[in-house]
Formats: sequence, structure tokens, C-alpha cells
Amino acid sequence: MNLARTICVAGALALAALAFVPAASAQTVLRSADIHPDGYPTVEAVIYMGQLVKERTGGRLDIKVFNNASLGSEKDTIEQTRFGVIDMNRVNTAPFNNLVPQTQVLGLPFLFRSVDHMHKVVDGPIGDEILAAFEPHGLVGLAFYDSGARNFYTTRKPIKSAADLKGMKIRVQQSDLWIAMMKAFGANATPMPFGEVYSSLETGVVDGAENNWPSYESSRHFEVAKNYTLTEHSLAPEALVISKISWDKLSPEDQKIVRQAAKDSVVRMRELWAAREKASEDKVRAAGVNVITVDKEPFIAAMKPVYDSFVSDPKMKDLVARIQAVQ
Ligand code: GTR
Repeated sequence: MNLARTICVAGALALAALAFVPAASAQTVLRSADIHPDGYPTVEAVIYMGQLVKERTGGRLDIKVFNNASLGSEKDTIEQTRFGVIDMNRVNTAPFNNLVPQTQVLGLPFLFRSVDHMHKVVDGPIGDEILAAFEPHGLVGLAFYDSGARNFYTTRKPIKSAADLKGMKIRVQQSDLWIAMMKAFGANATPMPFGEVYSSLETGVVDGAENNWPSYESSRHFEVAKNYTLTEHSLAPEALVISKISWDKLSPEDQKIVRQAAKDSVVRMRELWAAREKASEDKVRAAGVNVITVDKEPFIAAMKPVYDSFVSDPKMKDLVARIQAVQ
């Protein structure tokens, strides 16, 4: 543990005492983190979940969303959620990969055949199994939200084939799986928080990044990286979690309400997501982005070493086989 991390953990523990303070009215407000701006589907979905929770508990429990990364980068807020400083968190599954290895399976390149296949997996027993895997790490998994397909975007050289990625510096989320994916493409992975990507693209620290249409649009990355290549290499969904510390303070009845409201918010989120994906695509196309379609086969073939090293133990092999068998 380095010094910065020690200080961060110590600070988190000190602050933990301040979190989850029930107001004088005996109302408990769960603080939920998100890096996205107002109106983004993940933000709206957790606000909606809060309305459900408030109604169903007669106002005893509520959720307040702190979005725009106001509580910090995803990696930092994950730590704070584990320590109970932040009650809830909506983060992509990738930053959880190193902590909760079972989440890696959801980001595996080209694993899901379609969005429908991904929905069937996360909505079924496999989804519940992966949500349960958060618990030994101080978090309770509540739901998975859509995040669409991730595509590459670059500032200068457009990616027109898998070979074009060779030697490029590509920003990835802070996950060993994602670093390995870039390595297998022959690119140099540069892990960094989402908030640093715009300036890194602008100043040439990286040649490109990858994300879905809504994040590419809302972050304004399309202004500085105008080549968007439809590789659709991962459907890694978003995860919604609550701190185990906050969870244990809730009555069993309220835990049930929170869990159900999270599940109910998934339905709303998917509607919002579909609309936003379209709106974001329209917006960036209208802004003149160079949208490139590619032959996906060489991209898929390049991912063999990732499967060889990340799907090597029997448990992971079994999980992948069960996902592939979902019709
Ligand atoms: C977005 C996702 C964020 C974050 C971001 C990133 O699609 O919603 O949670 O993971 O990508 O690339 O850092």
C-alpha cells in the first residue's frame, strides 16, 4: 500500500463516521456516486430508483445522486463505497474487474452475441451470481444497467482494420483485462480515469480511446477524436452497488425495497438508454464525425490470447460456457 493510498484509506475511515447520518426526521438519505452529467441514463435511473424507494418506504429512505464525478473518479469512489463513506455507486463493471474477478466475464471481448443475449444473462441466475460476488469485497451488487457497445475512436489515424491499432496509445479503464485486450490488439494501453481522457486526447498523451455513443458524445471526446470505428468489441454493462456497511444498517424490509427498486429501475434505464444511444449517435454524426465500419473477424481473432489468459481456470471456463449457452 503506497502513501497516497494509506492517506486515502485513513481519510475514508475518518469520513465513514460522517456518512449515512440519519436526519433529524429519521429519514435516511443514501448518497450515490456517478461520473456522468445530468440527464445521462445512469444518473436518471438512480434518481428514479430513489423516487421508488421514497414512495415505498413512506419517505423513510431516499437516495441522492452526486453525479458529474463530484465525489471523485470511479476507482476512488469504489474504495469510498467499500468503506461506507459513499453509500451507493454506479460504475461500469471494468473498474471492478481487479477487485471482483467474476465481473471480468461481462467485459470479455465479443462474448455476447447481441444486447438481447447480454440482457438474458444479466437478468438471469448468472447475473445474480455475479452480483453476489461483490459481497466479500464490502459491496452488495444491486443491478446491471446497459452500457451499449464500446467502439474505438482516434484523434489522427482512423482505425480501418485491426492492424491499424498496432502501436497506438489507447486509453482504457483501470482494469487488467482491458490492458490485456489492448496488448492483444498490439496497442499500448494507457489506463486512466474517464475525467482525464479529453485533455489526454487533446494533448496527444493518447491517440485514442473507446466508448459507447452516449459517453463519446456527453464527454465531448468527439470534438477532439473525430474518427469513430464501429468495432463493438465489448458490451461490458454498468453495475449499481451499495456499500455493505450501509446495507447492514438497513432493516431487512428496507433491504428488500432497495433491491426491488434497483431491479425496477433497470426497466426504465433500458428505455432511457435506447433513446440516448440514438440521440447521441445523431448528434455526433451531425457534428461531422467520421464513422467507420470494419470487418470484425480480425478483431475477434486477435482476442484469443485474452481468452487464453483470462478464461483459464475451470470456474471461469464454466462461467463463459454457461453464458454462451444462454439462448
Ligand atoms: C462509460 C461508463 C463509465 C466509465 C466510462 C469510462 O461508458 O458509463 O462508468 O466506465 O465509460 O470509460 O471510464
